[in-house]
Amino acid sequence: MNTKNSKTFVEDFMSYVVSKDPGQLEFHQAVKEVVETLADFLLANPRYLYSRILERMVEAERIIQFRVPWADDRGNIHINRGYRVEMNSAIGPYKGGLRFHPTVNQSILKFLAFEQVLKNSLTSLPMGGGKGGSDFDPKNKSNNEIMRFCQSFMTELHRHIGPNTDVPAGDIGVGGREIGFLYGQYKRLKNEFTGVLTGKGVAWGGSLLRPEATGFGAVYFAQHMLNRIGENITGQIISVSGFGNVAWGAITKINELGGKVVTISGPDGYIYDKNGISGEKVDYLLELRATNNDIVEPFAEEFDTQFIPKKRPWELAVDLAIPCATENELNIEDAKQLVKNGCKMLVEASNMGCTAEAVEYLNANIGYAPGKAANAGGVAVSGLEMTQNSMRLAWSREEVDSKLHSIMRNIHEMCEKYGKEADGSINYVKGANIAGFVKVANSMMAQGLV
Ligand code: 2IT
Repeated sequence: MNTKNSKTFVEDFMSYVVSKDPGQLEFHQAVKEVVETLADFLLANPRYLYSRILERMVEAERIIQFRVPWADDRGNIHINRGYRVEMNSAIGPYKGGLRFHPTVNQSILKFLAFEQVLKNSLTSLPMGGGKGGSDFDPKNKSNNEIMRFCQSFMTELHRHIGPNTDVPAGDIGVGGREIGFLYGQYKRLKNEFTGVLTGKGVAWGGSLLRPEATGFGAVYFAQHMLNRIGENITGQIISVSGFGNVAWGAITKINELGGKVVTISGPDGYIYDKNGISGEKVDYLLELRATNNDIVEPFAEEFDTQFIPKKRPWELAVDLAIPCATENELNIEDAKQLVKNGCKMLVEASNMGCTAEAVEYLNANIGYAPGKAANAGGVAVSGLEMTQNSMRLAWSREEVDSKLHSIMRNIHEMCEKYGKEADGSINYVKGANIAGFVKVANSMMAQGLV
């Protein structure tokens, strides 16, 4: 096996993965990116090949799929599909978010769970990887409908999770409100008050700074990348996509550090605000999200700024781009346009925010950080929430922030260690993939044929 060159190795491995689940394009995309950057490393360390670690890692330890029946406010009955992909528990309980969005299917959740395994490994905290959710569409649903859906979802999920088994959290469509409804139902069914979910309210076991953590962490990571080239966030013009929790956290931290965010976006188009999105405009993002309409146009009316319908913010000239919305939200044309306009760095806060072609182009031309490294701050603070729950105490905001800081610094250092190229530049994709992989792979080998 180690006589093969890396290109053949990637082709053979991918045809194996594709033949097992032919339709799962997002999953193939996530695996391919990892295998491409791992190939040389694996060929140089054949013990991983003999142990078939990669073949094991692309096979979920367990996938649960279930029926979620619920009734809307008029009494009409709906049936959604619920899932939990328990991908890898080599270094800790399965950990990862729940996504409620009509696009949710096994391919999406397997790609997210696969990324989560490596991301969680990078945080240095004891968390395995998982992901779950439903094809339920929260858009325009009432509060009571959301609650009934969450209760029905947890009525099945509760038997598969637990504070030492699998600890879900939020993702797209699942925020503090949904975690509350899910937690309430879990507690009724189990009669246990435990840290079974993260992203809880601070009054009932949640960690300070969890809502901000993904965005803050991504900006801390960007800061480390900028420091390497003798720059920092201050004075940078930045385009952000999305307008949810991750975008909100990133924008808040960018403002604190003296950068200027000129865009947000939604499925309806993007906002361009040349004066910068700060102050009450940032608070307004929370209101906009709470309306459940999933549009950004009202922002333009509220603050008399520009709304560009049906377009994405990547056509503008900026110093830095931070995608904060969803997978494949930035393609090769977007990437070329950004670079042509002088963008010097792209930091993914969304999971697999760039298409494979865009990643290749960006990685070859400007500083590029993949989501599994740059957005790990969210799950890292989830890990800190689990620690606080286990100790039955709560840390201060400063304590959590300083731990988040050092985790992001450490991830950056690991990317430097494993991703340094001959010319001295850092290949963050390679660095994150190898660093994340080694810890999980070694743990699996130590635990026998698991
Ligand atoms: O993609 C992610 O890392 C998350 N949605 C957060 C997962 C978590 O368990 O906090």
